[in-house]
This record gives sequence, structure tokens and C-alpha cells, in this order.
Amino acid sequence: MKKLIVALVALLPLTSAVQAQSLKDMMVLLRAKWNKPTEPFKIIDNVYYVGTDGLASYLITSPQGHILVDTVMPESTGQIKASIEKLGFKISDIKYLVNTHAHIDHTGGFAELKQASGAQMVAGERDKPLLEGGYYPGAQEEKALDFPPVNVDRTVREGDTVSVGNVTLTARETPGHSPGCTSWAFSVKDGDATRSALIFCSGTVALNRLAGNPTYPGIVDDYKKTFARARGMKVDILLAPHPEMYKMPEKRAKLAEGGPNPFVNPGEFNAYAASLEKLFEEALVKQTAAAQEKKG
Ligand code: 4NZ
Ligand code: ZN
Repeated sequence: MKKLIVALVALLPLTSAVQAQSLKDMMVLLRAKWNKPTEPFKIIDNVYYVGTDGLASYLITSPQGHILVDTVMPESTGQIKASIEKLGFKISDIKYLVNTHAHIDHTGGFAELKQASGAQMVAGERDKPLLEGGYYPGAQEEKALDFPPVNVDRTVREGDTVSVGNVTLTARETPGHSPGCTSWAFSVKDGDATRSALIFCSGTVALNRLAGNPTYPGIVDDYKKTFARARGMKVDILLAPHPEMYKMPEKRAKLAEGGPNPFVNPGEFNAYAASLEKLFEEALVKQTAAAQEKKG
């Protein structure tokens, strides 16, 4: 429990984090940040931001139907629905609900949206038990991290695709943050150019235990595989489940000024992945030392 609070503090702005005394306090602060509303907007081409101010959800549209990638906290599902409708799209035209990873902050609305749309649920094979159980790996007793379970209709592995009309998303396995953590690659039009976009699953350590009693067996090797794979990936447009991971607020403001689309930023993904790898290595050293000390 203590470890969880320490990990959560790292996710909050410093000023609010120092005031938090317990997991309950921490969740209250995180929820305030994550449930704050924001206006939906077009990122580029047929890709729309329909999340909250603190958590991302993406609608990728086609005349034959749409794909929704990730939801947000369970209590903010209504915001996603309202944002989709505000943009002029119909919930009933969503054909696939796609997940990056099975954590409450990205899965909270799947059960409700599946019911509302009749869409098929798609996720990384190794996250299927988490989505269908509605719990955080290795923390089944931590009810604060539970979310409404959802049946997974289709599981994917490396290179599998999800298509609607002229839209095709390709699954890239990037495990570690969760066992089935899946990043989604696709192409978009940027004027006359074609750009490669990636909704990166995540590579933060966050609440995960790497040493002692790891969150799941093989977690360390999985993170290492993901960072190695990231080095070889070429990405023009980085998107992610947490908007601050790709400086969404700054880019949104710049987009409104006109000029070249600020979401097109080749090299940003590789630099970001390298910074995550460094943070992972530091956390691994720290957690390994703490686990050794505990053993005596
Ligand atoms: S995450 C919570 N997705 O790892 C859940 O950044 C999931 C994360 C962070 C915090 N939580 O509920 O406190
Ligand atoms: Zn997560």
C-alpha cells in the first residue's frame, strides 16, 4: 500500500502531491485531473481527440464506420460519448473498441460503450484476462484499481490488423507497462504527404513492481524488448493514452494558430522512448536494492 502511494505521487503535479496522505487522497487528486472535461478536436486527417483534459481517447473515422482507441475513467464515459456526438459522429457507427492497455484509466468505459455501440472489443492477447476480470495485474486486492469488466471479442499479437473501410491499424507488441500492452500504427494524410502515426501504449513504470514480487512474471524482459523495438520504429506522429506524454496541450494550442500541423514531429517518439528507458533502468536499480534490503 505504501509503495502504491509513492508511485502515485510521481504521477501528480508536485503542489498537489505533497498534500496527499493516503491512497484515497491520491485517487481523489488523480480523478480531478483525469475527469476534467475538454473540447474534442481534429488532430489530423480522420483522427479525433475525444478524451478528457487528462486522459486520451481517439476516434479514427471512415465512411464505413469508426474505431475508438481507449476510453477514460469509468465515471467519464459520458464525456467521450458527448464529444463523439459533438463532432457529428454516431456512437452506433463505432465498429471496433481498441485498447492500448488494461488499466482503469484507459478501460473504464469499454463495457458501457460496447453496450451502446454493439462494437467488437479488441485487445492484446495477454491483456484479455485483465479486461475480462476488471482488475490490475498483481493487485487483485486493490479495489480502487478495479474497472467494469468487458468481454474481449478479438485478441491481437504483433502485426495483426484491425480494419474498417480504408482505415487499418497494425498492432505492435510493446509489453511491460501491462503484459498485453499494444501500440497501434497507422497512416494518415497530411496535405499531399502520408505520415506514420503511432498510438504508443506506454512505457512508464508507474504502479508496476519490477523486483521482489513483480507485477507479473517476465515484466523486466518485456520492458527491455519494448525499448529495443522502439529504437527501430519510425514514427512521424506520436499519440499516447496520457496527453502530456506527447505535449498534447501545447500542440493543440499551436494547431489553432494554423501553419504546419504540430502533431507531425518525426524523432519525438524515439527521444521519448529513450527517456522512458532511462527512467525504467533507474527504477529497476532502486526497486532491486529495496527488494534485497527487505530480504536481509
Ligand atoms: S497508469 C492509476 N495507466 O499506469 C492507474 O498511468 C493507472 C495508472 C496510474 C494510476 N491509478 O488508478 O491510480
Ligand atoms: Zn497504465
